[in-house]
Amino acid sequence: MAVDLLLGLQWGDEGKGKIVDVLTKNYNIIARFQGGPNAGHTLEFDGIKHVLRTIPSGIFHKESINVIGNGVVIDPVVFVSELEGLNKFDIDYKKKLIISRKAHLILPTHRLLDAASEASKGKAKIGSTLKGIGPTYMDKTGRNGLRVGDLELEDFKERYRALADKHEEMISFYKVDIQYDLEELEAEFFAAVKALKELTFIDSEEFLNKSLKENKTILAEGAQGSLLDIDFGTYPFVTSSNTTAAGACTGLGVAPNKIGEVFGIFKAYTTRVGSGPFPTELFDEVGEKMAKIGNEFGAVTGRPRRCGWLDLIALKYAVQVNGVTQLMMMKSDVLSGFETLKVCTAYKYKGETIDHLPYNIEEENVTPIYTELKGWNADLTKMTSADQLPKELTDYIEFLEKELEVPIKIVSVGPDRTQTIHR
Ligand code: 2SA
Ligand code: MG
Repeated sequence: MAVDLLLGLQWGDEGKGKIVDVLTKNYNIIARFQGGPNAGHTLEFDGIKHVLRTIPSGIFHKESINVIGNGVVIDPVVFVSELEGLNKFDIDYKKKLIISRKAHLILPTHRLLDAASEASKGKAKIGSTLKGIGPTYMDKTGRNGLRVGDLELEDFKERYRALADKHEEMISFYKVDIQYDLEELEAEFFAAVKALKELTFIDSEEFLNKSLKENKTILAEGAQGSLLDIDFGTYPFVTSSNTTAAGACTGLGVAPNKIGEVFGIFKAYTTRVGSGPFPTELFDEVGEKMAKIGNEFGAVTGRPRRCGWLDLIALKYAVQVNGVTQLMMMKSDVLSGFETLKVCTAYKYKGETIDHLPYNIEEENVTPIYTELKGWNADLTKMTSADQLPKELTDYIEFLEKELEVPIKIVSVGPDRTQTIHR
């Protein structure tokens, strides 16, 4: 058996939560491999809307086991409040949810460091979610981090103290005014740690590889998007983990030859939250219309998302880096009612026309060159099969498939599980 991957191909918020939810019935195990509470995976079903942060989106399906892999960073405080949010659903999460001992812990001081770092950067800030993601991964690669498995050690408190003290010194280096009450934050942290310890900690790489041998099916659920990848994204305006396919291998401990299908999720247009380049960004009423109809606000921070046309240059790059085998186009319904749709098919870069992402895509360097397609004006939200779609939308889809050289297998026409068209 293989591990299938589900990845966002843009700057996050492509609608991964919905698709994992749609796909989970086909899988025994759903695993998160990177990121942490910076993610906000929105699921809608039976008239309920729910946002998951660190917990895999398979949690709502009766049969699936949900794994938080070694590549994830966990904030016990956020995690426990997420568990509390699940109480109303009657989910036996002690049985359905297991955590890698090798996943790193986000401490309260990591969050403070994130805030201090951002404040010190002024206008050049990354626009992070302030969840402590960057500082936690820094401690991981700097070989200073604390892991979930450390919670089982006698001297966890001392290890915690040593690291938190170091962080406090680091915070003062930033010379910014950050107000906090560490004692209060620590009381909250240790209360959450106690609750977290009720769950099962495992060596998830062993569990996953054994499950593969037992012919169990596994879906790895990505968070954020390919253009936020620490290596391949729009650095430094990225997150601190590998959001691309390779991250699933290191974040779960499964070998590259164990990867099966790679599902690439993209929005029919483009959005971004936080700072950083976005060549097809719109600053006019067209962008405003997308934001309004698409309800484009961050699921975690509530920040308005920047909106723009689909960027095929960036999308092709993501398809290539991830080895995408099937595409899924989300939020097609949001594009209804535009007379003309634009798709960026080349960039003007230093006076030349290019068809790839250059090293530096700062706005002033790159001007998108668009291909125009005819829009449609139909309510897609009640449609259930591909033959009901307006001709112009089918043309849009086929144009993208030709450019991207990968089939678009799912077209989403609304947030609910049922608003999903298979092709
Ligand atoms: P961080 O917090 O260090 O990972 O931030 C670094 C950059 O990564 C971006 N980022 C995201 N972009 C889109 N969606 C994300 N998750 C939430 C959501 C975001 C929210 O799903 O809606 O609620 O605002 C996410 N997480 C990180 C971030 O904007 C920075 O540009
Ligand atoms: Mg999101």
